[in-house]
Amino acid sequence: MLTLSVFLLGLLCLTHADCNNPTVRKEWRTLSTDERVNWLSAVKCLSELPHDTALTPFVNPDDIVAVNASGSYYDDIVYMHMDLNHLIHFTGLFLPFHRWYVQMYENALTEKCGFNGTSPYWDWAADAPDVYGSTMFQDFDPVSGLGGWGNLSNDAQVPNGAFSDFKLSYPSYHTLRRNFTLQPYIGLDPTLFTDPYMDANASFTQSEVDKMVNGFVGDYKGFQSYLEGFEGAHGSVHEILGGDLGGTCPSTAPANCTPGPTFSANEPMFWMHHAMVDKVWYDWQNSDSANAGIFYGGSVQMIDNATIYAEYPNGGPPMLSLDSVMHADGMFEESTVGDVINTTAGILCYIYE
Ligand SMILES: [Cu+2]
Repeated sequence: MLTLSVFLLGLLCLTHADCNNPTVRKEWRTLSTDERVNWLSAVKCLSELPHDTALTPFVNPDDIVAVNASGSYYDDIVYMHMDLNHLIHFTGLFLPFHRWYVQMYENALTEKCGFNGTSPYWDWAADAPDVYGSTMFQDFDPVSGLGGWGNLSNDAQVPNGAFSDFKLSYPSYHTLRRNFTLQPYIGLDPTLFTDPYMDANASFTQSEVDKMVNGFVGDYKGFQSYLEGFEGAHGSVHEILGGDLGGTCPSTAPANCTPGPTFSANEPMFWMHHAMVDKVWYDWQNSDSANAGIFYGGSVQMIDNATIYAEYPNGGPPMLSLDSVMHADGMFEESTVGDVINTTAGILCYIYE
């Protein structure tokens, strides 16, 4: 009997690895030069690896281009986000999917490209007062720097730093672009973007982050929709960097190119932005026991008009649960929401500094 219990306990430990020594995710600017080079060179390495034929689009929405077999492995990871767009934004999967996606990306950097660190994050709240002048975009070193803003007379291509020649395949072959855009909401549907002339940085200040982390106690839907909402912090960071992170179409794109969140993972800042979004969720989860482990959301986007959006900001029925499976498009092993609801349990083992 004793031997059987010991055996079963051993089996349990094998299948559910304990997270005794979580890795620590740090802000980009606290990394050493070697750590920055390690991350940057691994990201570039993924963009030099060939297309993975395992990529199997599940949704195939009609507003994206077909898979380009001459693209890179990095492009494949971007393609997943294009394919799954409508399942993972403005639905309950927004936070768990992007948490999982950043981890799968880190795993790919590690397993395929010799990365030996953890996913860095960009504390955009610290830069909200002056994003254009942020030190993030003032390091033009070709090996250790993120590079600066794009050249506006050359399709906003980033001319310097480690990504000055970062080639991307979606929606069409182009080089990484950044186009600082302080007021990205002008001219959009005013019933959804109710303050079209706002400065995007107003929604991701430290006081906004504090409001999110300390508010919405026990209210997953309220927390997610404030963070992900049309003029909220998540979208505003995407839009203020413009170019690829803003999901604008490059000059090489076909005339029917649809701008939007689909190919925003083209910009390597995507991963540091989403690690920060994840940190805000993590900080909220840890700010009150009523937030830890809770989840609520629907599986269907409800963003056609302001009335329906007000009722279902994070998705309509059928509702999701901790057992809901997130699609991986053949690229990675599939996980459930419950697998990633806690960063030090399930398939995850990290904390934020
Ligand atoms: Cu996304």
